[in-house]
Amino acid sequence: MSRRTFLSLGSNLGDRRAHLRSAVDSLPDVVAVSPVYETDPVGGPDQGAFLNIVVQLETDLTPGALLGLCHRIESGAERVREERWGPRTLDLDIIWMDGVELSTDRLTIPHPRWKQRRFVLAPLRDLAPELVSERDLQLADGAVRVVEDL
Ligand code: A4P
Ligand code: MG
Repeated sequence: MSRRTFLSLGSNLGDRRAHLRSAVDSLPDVVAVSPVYETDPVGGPDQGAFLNIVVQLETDLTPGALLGLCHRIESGAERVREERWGPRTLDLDIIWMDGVELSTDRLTIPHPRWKQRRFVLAPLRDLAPELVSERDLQLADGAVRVVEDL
């Protein structure tokens, strides 16, 4: 049975747009891609602005298989990064899968911090407004601005 699934993708090193593009091209079962947002970093060390998007899949993959795939796509981008850049070319997180709630050492769905982050909520709201209220968006951290589509 396929499930509606949302992934959050972020990049703040190297050719940020190319990293997002190549990740989207590597994902199976993509049905929608949000606009691209440029976003102030939330947490972590002093670092450059991110580009963030949310991607919607309709997929038969299990949560564990999808996490494995996300890690493989991140590793691909990291190989490019290790030659030239610092540590964060690409981050893929599973934000939401319809009907799935789980928490293990490896994987928590919905993502444990999704409601705190405007860089997740703003593009998610573009694709699934029923999952994100205006109030959720206002309460979340970090400035975001739409740049353009991927
Ligand atoms: N993991 C557990 N649940 C999940 C899930 N739902 N999706 C585990 C993906 N992974 C999940 O993640 C560490 C481990 O979390 C994974 O091995 C997996 O088993 P990671 O991606 O390797 O490391 P990370 O991303 O540095 O850590 P963390 O804690 O996930 O950080 P976040 O929460 O992803 O935050 N600011 C802006 N503006 N834009 C950003 O994209 N990203 C972060 C990273 C911080 N600030 C940001 C952004
Ligand atoms: Mg992560």
